[in-house]
Amino acid sequence: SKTSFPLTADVTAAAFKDSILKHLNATHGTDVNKATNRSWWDAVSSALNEYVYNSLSQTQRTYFENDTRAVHYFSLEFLMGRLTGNNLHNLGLYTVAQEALKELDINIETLVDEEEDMALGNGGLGRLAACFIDSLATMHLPAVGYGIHYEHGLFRQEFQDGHQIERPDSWREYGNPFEICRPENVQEIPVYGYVETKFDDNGHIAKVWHPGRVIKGVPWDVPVVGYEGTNVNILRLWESRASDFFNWDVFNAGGYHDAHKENVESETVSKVLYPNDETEAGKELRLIQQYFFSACSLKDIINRYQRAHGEDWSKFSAQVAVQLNDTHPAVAIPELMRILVDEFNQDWDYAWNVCRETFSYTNHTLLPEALEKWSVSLFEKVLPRHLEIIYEINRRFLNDEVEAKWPGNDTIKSKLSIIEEGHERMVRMGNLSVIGSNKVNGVAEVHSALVKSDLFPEFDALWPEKLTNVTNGVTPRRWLKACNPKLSELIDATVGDKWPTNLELLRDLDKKADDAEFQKQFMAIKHENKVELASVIKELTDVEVDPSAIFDIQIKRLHEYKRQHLNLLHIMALYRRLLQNPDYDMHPRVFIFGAKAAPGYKLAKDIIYAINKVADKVNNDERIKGKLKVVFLPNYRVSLAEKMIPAADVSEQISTAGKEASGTGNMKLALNGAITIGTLDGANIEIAEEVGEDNVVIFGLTVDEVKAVNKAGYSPWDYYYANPEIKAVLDWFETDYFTSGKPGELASIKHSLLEGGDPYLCLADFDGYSKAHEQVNAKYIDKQGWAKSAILNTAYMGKFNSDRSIQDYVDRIWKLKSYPVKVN
Ligand code: 26M
Repeated sequence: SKTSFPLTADVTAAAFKDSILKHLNATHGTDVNKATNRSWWDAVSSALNEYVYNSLSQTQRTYFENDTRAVHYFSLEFLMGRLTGNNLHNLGLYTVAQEALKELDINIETLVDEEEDMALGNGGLGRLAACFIDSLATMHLPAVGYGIHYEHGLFRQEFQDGHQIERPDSWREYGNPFEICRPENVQEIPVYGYVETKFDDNGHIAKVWHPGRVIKGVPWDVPVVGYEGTNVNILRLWESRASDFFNWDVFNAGGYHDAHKENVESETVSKVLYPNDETEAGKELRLIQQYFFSACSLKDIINRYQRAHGEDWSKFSAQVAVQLNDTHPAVAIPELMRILVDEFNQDWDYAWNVCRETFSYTNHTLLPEALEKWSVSLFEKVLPRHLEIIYEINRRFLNDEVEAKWPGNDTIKSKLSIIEEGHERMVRMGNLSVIGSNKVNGVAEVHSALVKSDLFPEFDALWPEKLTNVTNGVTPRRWLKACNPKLSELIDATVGDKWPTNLELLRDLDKKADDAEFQKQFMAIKHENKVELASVIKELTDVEVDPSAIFDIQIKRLHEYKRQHLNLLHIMALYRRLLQNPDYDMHPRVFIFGAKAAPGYKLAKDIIYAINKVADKVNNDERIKGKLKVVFLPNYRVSLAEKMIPAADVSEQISTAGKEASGTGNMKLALNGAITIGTLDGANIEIAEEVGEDNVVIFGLTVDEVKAVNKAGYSPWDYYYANPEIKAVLDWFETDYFTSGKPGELASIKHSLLEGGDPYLCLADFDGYSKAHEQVNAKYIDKQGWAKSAILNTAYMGKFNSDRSIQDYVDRIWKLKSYPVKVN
């Protein structure tokens, strides 16, 4: 075994094998003759957990004894993926386990394939949270992730005749070996009811909330193993249960049926993750989810704080930082006010200062349809006391701070108000989050600039220090070391093995970028990864692809702004060129997609269907001699991404400029040596800066140009009539060429791009995109030029590791100290 971390340096394959065998029997009650893959996975997990739990205890003790300041990352989503391989790698036990299992005649890869993804997230925002808690543990920083223990994570996607079908995901149907239930930390959370106004003996007003229901929160802890295994933090996920105590009355009064109904409703709270991404749903259960987990987490934090500091709140914000992952947990702000003012009788101004010093908020989107708003009437029904508190926060903010800055300016007041007036009055969670936070950050330079200039300009004028940037990153442990072992080995041999915690070390690879032998090795690994992906493709779709073709990959949620349909238009144009000229000069290409559509997003589902239909036709058309293949892999998720990313030649990052806040898939792909074809949007801009203009292919309108085009009045029809290829491709959608006997099945796409106004400017960017692809093709044909660019992509991606992002959060927002644990 090659990697040896101090903690596990002495662990031999023989000892690990004994441990596996011991747990197979002593923990899981089976033996070598009966054991299934599942039992072996259970046993390996238990063997590995011995090290995890030891470090976990010591880490938590170290933090406690030092009374450390900690960050609490509040997120409705943690898209963890699989844990076994990751934990083995982070403990330095992967090769040891591999050898131990080999002796038992078991292939470790088959075994880790047993594990269901922990898919408690939709996409970028949820996966970012998972990368961040990995980095926090690796950097020895005191941190807790707080979220919901969903019974069902993001739906499993199947295709039926090319249509997306959603199936329930049951990631822990038979238990999960990594989570620990903590009944000692159960919380009770009130909801509904009414507020009574009382006067105490001194004539002071006191507000008493009489809840209509109480929901029990049961915490499940998932250990988060940092690299080298010394610090193990926790991800604490709350499961909702019926509160037995509260329901006794109803039950005893003979209301068995009503009591049962309340139980079911309480248990519904953590049943399922909302599968929306970038749209705001406004559903009552979602608001209850947000409040339930925020309130459980704050109670948990306060319990821990009080054990050390009692009711001295003066040190609270020095000990506790809370980061809000988008506005989803923003109700935590009025909840902390309620706790301090109503429960601990603190003065309003004092409590408000504590709040403002405690919370910070990360914005992940500028799309207007994604900005969260709750109707005042729904808010009042679910959280009557919190609505009153929000009104009071708002009243003081508008009358004091806004009035002082812009005296008598009602236009600005109505814009900055937490309450949107109108036909239906709404609570604006974005405004609440900015007003109640210490810092507000965007997730890439251009995005943060737009947050200042377009989304919150008045807030920026009011508090010039509040709005800031932290560019996203990804953990190189999962997204290079674990997912691409062959490339990692080559990197180890070239720049040493310290890069997983210091990604800038990859820069040294640039010395080898022109070295023919190194180029051969690098591209040979890419080819082997493509061979492996080709067999996954064959297995999942029955399509045969040639690993010597260019693998061109677009993986992300399906959304119009991400423009999978622009990719499709171009594929159809290529197909048409090949049909018109069988000698059309292009290196064979495989276009590979992975994407889930929100179940209620009609056009997104139509785009999936269209890609599948075009794929069917293209893949079976002998006239084009295999030069073009199109593959849509079903059920895109973290574990599938780990198989796709190492095999990518080209990374599609083609969102309309100004719409993709950052992107993080763009980072994973470039890190693994893919060349980006992309717009100047989100983190693409910073990636292009880092890798250099010779090593990316940029096209399309810039943010300013997009604004200018929209201002001037964009008409997609101009492009339709001016470019015969665009016209031909769009008209193709209305025929039955791809949907034999059913003309018009794909017409909604043409319709959205013409009558619908093409809101994301696909047609305006088509020509640039098409030319960019010609550049990609020419670049690939120059084998050495391509190899050099691929190597330099890996070499220059150091900035985009999530350790750097976390260091930026620590310096600019959290001000944490690290506490490396000495493990014995
Ligand atoms: C909203 C309402 C109801 C249910 C769910 C939602 C919801 C869930 C997730 C809304 C948005 C959600 O995620 C947004 C997101 O993933 N944004 C992405 O964040 C990444 C990390 O910062 C960025 O890299 C992406 O550019 C950004 O799109």
